[in-house]
Amino acid sequence: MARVASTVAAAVALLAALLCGASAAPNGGGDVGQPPVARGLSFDFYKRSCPRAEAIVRSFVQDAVRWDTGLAAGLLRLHFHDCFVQGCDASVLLDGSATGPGEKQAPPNLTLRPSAFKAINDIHDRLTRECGGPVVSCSDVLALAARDSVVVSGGPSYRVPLGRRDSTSFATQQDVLGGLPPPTATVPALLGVLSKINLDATDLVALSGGHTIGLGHCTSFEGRLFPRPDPTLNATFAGHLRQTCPAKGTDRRTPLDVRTPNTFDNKYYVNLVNREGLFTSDQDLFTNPATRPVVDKFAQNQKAFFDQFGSSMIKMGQIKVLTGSQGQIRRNCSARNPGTAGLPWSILEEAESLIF
Ligand code: HEM
Ligand SMILES: *[C@@H]1O[C@H](CO)[C@@H](O)[C@H](O)[C@H]1NC(C)=O
Ligand SMILES: *[C@@H]1O[C@H](CO)[C@@H](O)[C@H](O)[C@H]1NC(C)=O
Ligand SMILES: CC(=O)N[C@H]1CO[C@H](CO)[C@@H](O)[C@@H]1O
Repeated sequence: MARVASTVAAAVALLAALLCGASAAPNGGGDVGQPPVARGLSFDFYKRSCPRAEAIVRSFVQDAVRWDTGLAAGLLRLHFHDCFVQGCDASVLLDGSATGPGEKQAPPNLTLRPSAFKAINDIHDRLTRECGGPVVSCSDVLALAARDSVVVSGGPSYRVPLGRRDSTSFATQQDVLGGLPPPTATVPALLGVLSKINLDATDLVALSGGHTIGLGHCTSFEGRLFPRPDPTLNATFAGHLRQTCPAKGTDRRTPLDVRTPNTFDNKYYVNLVNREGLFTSDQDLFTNPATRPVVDKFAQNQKAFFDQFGSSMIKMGQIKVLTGSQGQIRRNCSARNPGTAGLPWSILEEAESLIF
């Protein structure tokens, strides 16, 4: 019986291999298929309306990161926060209003970099001038600036599908807390959050690789130092962290990637293998047997990580996008266009958030 089953399984595997022949990986899993492009998005969306859009974003990010290395991390994280809360609709950029606080006022936002918000507004203003009006959405600027931040930091390039539109509705603090897992989360909790937006365990491991650049506050990992060190933390490393964060509540920051803090590479995974991940949400990717093999693979094979990161970013960048006539192209990324508060779309979204 077992033999029959294994023969059937082998036949199915063979058939699958034949069907997927064109995309079979020749280099030990380095080849990752491109995810599908959502309806309404396309790679050449601004070909007519703003042909230099991508080049303008690229050159801005290159120049700005030359002056401020940490801006690359700030921009990458901003796109992640945007997409995980209410979809990639630039809701993260909205300043709170008198009628109620938006995404920015929720706790996880408090550590987003002001310089990244400013850079997005500056890029968007430049595009508006160069293209003769507000034709490029703030959500597309976020997606492009994140990609270019990865590239200027040494990471992989990937093509960004464009044509997102910007929300006319705020995300609530509740949306933010439900959408963004805390750094204390372990793999099951992380997978629970990601599965709601159609991301899987491989996406989780690859996207967490964004922590190969940037900084974290002591308060985001102090639970791993006090009252006693987390046993999954390398003792030598824990000792170094306690020098930066000598007591609970210390207001200091430390690199997320202890080996190469400003370079986008696979050292984040090498850290995890050495028990030098900063957050529980990082280290548990290695502790948990479900995700450990992917961590091992990325630690050994940077190309496998880069290919998967590009693919997972394209997926993340298309979470619940607004397209066509939905939403709007904001004139000012920090505010909805005048007269658009409470349009049908925001009512629709409110109804949707009640269902989930
Ligand atoms: C999987 C769940 C994730 C958790 C729990 C998480 C948590 C965090 C936390 C707590 C910080 C530091 C905040 C602070 O203390 O200042 C941080 C920083 C950062 N995160 Fe994540 N993150 C996650 C996923 C991601 C993803 C998917 C990306 C991008 C692909 C990303 C990119 C970044 C970057 C670049 C920084 C550094 C920001 C800076 O230096 O300004 N994170 N993350
Ligand atoms: C902890 O880090 C030190 C110094 O980098 C290293 O020598 C040691 O092997 C590590 N221990 C473990 C258990 O990974
Ligand atoms: C953009 O909107 C924000 C928030 O309403 C406002 O503070 C800022 O002055 C606006 N910028 C411009 C250039 O109008
Ligand atoms: C309430 C609050 O502090 N909100 C902040 C959200 O993030 C941006 C950028 O860091 C700040 O400008 C806001 O003040």
